Amino acid sequence: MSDSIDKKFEEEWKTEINEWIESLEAVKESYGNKEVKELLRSLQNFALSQGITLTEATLNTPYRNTIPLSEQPSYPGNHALEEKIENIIRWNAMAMVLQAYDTGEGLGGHIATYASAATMTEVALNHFIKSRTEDYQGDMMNIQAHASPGIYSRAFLEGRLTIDEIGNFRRELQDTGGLPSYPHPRRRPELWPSPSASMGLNGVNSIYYARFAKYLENRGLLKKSPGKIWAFLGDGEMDEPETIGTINIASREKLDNVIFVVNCNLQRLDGPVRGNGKIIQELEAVFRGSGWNVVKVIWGSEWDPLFALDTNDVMQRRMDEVVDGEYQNYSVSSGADQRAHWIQDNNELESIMSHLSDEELKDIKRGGFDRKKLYAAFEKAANSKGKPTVVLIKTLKGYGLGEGSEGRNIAHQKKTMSDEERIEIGDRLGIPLSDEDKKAAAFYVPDKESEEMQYLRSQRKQLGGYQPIRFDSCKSIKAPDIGLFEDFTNGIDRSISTTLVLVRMISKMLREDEIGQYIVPIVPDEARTFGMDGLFSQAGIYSHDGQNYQPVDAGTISPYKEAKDGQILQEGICEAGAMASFMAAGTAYSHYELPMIPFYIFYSIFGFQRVGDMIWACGDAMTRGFLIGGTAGRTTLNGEGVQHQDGHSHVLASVVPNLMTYDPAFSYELAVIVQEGIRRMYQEQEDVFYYITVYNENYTHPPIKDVKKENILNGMYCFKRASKDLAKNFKGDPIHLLGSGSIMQQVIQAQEELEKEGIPTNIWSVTSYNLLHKDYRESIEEGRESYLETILKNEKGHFISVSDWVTLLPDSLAHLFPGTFSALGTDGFGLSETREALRDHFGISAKSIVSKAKEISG
Ligand SMILES: Cc1ncc(C[n+]2csc(CCOP(=O)(O)OP(=O)(O)O)c2C)c(N)n1
Ligand SMILES: [Mg+2]
Repeated sequence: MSDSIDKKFEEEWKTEINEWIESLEAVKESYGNKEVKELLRSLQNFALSQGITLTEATLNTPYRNTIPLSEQPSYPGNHALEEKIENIIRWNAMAMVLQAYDTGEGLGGHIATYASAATMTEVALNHFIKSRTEDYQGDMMNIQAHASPGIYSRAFLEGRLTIDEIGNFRRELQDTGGLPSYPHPRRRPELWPSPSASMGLNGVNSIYYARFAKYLENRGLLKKSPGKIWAFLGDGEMDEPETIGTINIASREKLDNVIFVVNCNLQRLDGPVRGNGKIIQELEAVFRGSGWNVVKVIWGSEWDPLFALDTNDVMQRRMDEVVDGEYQNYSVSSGADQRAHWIQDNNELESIMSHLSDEELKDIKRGGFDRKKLYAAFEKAANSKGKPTVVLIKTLKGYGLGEGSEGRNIAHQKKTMSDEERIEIGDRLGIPLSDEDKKAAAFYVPDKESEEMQYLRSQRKQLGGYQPIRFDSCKSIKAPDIGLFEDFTNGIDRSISTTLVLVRMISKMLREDEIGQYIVPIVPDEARTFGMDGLFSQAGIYSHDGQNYQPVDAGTISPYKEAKDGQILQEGICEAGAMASFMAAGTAYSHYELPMIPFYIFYSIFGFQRVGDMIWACGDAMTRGFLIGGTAGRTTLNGEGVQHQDGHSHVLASVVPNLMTYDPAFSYELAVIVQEGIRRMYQEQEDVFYYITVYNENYTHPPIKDVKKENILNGMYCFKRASKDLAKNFKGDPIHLLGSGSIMQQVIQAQEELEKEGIPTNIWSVTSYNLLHKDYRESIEEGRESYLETILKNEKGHFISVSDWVTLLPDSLAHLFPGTFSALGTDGFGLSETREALRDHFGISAKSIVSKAKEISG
């Protein structure tokens, strides 16, 4: 537009703007910031009433630091020593990857990510991120996974890792110890609080850790001040929907205890994050629109004098219009070329930039390498009240690694360097090693008592200890006696589903003295589907605001009761969030020293295949608790069709090594499994978690009688023997029907039919094909008989497995059965029909079982 208006108008217009700014300044002087905001809001409202919308303008601020020089606090650290420490950490981090590369084994590793993140990490660790003390629960530091060499390198200086360990980066099986590639709590339980190598999970998990801390606080369970969650994220990573899709939760829940630090090096793995745009501005708008505090750190201090000269905003305008692809280009061009492209024949800008030589221009820093700017931003973030904060930091990928790497599209994958590059970088970082050592990427080990090492230790001491760190000091609790569940072990004459049995068990546990407070029911908008609405009034739905309205069903027996100390986590339709809550609750034993027992109840099909990666991460994080797959079974969930009917989640669950998976048929089986789960996870503190499927079909439940608990837990036991008379007189081999879950009802009916027809038929209840298989694999390694072989030793005949699951599950064990083996299951997609029609269709109805048995036994 400015092209089309003449010079005179331009002058007048500038004067007009300046007059408005002066007036605003006067309001600020006479009244204050609040009044300036009010005035602007009134002006905006007026503009809106005239049909002039200002949305873009209000979400984005100019492309410069949020904190002006005038509000920048003085730096409390020692620049010289911090730089020295940072340089040593940078060198050793790079050396770890180079040494791994030099083995010639193609082990990989990343140098460029940490090179861009080193300064922000050091400022955060020297001044902000606190560890656990007597009255402080401790912050949680969740890093960008690919920056792990930097964290290891620091932990080495801190004396937390040995030189052999950092020398064996990515070689965990070495005799002298080695380190995993990324933050894996399972592999380094004393160091990593949470796994973050799968992009996107760090964001959502950090938000829900923070929310869970508030939940514990509001329920009065936390004794200490809870601490903050610091999540370091990549700018490319911000494209993950799990991250962006859950940031609104953080502002809605007023999570001032979560801080996102986004390393905006403008690149991801292949190339620029937003070549044609500006990732920082895009994220600013997204986060501000979601109600976060946004703090941008874009320019280093060397720019401050230039800003002071930029009274007409010419430089600012240029900063605003240049896109990231061009900024990336500047990082690989000479000072002269940068200048020419930057000023673009604009005399005023040329004059401002003339204060820097080409050399200075080339070296001028981005905000992410300026401690003072970073300190100011983190201070603001750490003191936020009532809102989450995101700090968007402009950096340079591969910073300090020389021309071959800095800002290059190949930077992410760079794993080695020439001898010259190694020497050059070592010299630049002031590493006092010989050239030979630099070429070999030897580690530099400073004297323990050197000034910098003393400084490093004393800064951490002031902050309570080292970080990142993971704890494991939770008290053990006694599991409830199985007697608590006698209503379920004694049999139930009324026709009810296993889902309802489970809900009643939860309700009972909630009322228990010690254990009750630790139960955390989690539901993603499915409580009514599972008949859990009765728990609303008993336990309350957690809401940090309490309930500021009268629920529409206030007078009923199960009103929608929200409460500040509510115990149920109602997640809305957000499986990713619900899983993150499960992880937060299931790892509370580590972060909050509280043995929280999550029961996350979901549509079983929206578990493993929807959020399988998060369940895998739960395994890594050594999460405890119960995943409950409701509405299970391809045919038991009738009518719902392809995307709802789950006949395969047990197969997906089978691959998680420490997951105990069960598919109980009766209330007593469920009771035994849940009781044992609590005993193993919370009394014995074992590193396992549970997946249990429950169904919505109603039937009666027999009493446990003489069934041995351990057989239920091992995965299979004989539920009913064939009638002796029949067996004695029958010429051929008997039939053995293997049933599980709801389909056990079809098996029971089929057995009656078959016996009526004179065929002796045994029934076995299989509570877990997966655990039987696991035991079989272990038995081979241990050179013993498997449990399945033991219980089948004296059997013979025709074994027919029938389940609401795909046949892959029983087929994995087919070779262990002493006789013929066939499996009836629900392979294929679900479809909309009645239960009866579905069971006929898939061939798992009582009728289908009878005809299969007759066909086999001839
Ligand atoms: C879910 C997932 N997808 C892909 C990857 C592979 N990956 C690892 S790092 C990376 C690029 C990261 O870019 P960015 O987030 O910008 O971090 P930077 O290294 O630039 O700091 C990719 C694609 C992964 N680890 N996880
Ligand atoms: Mg990046």
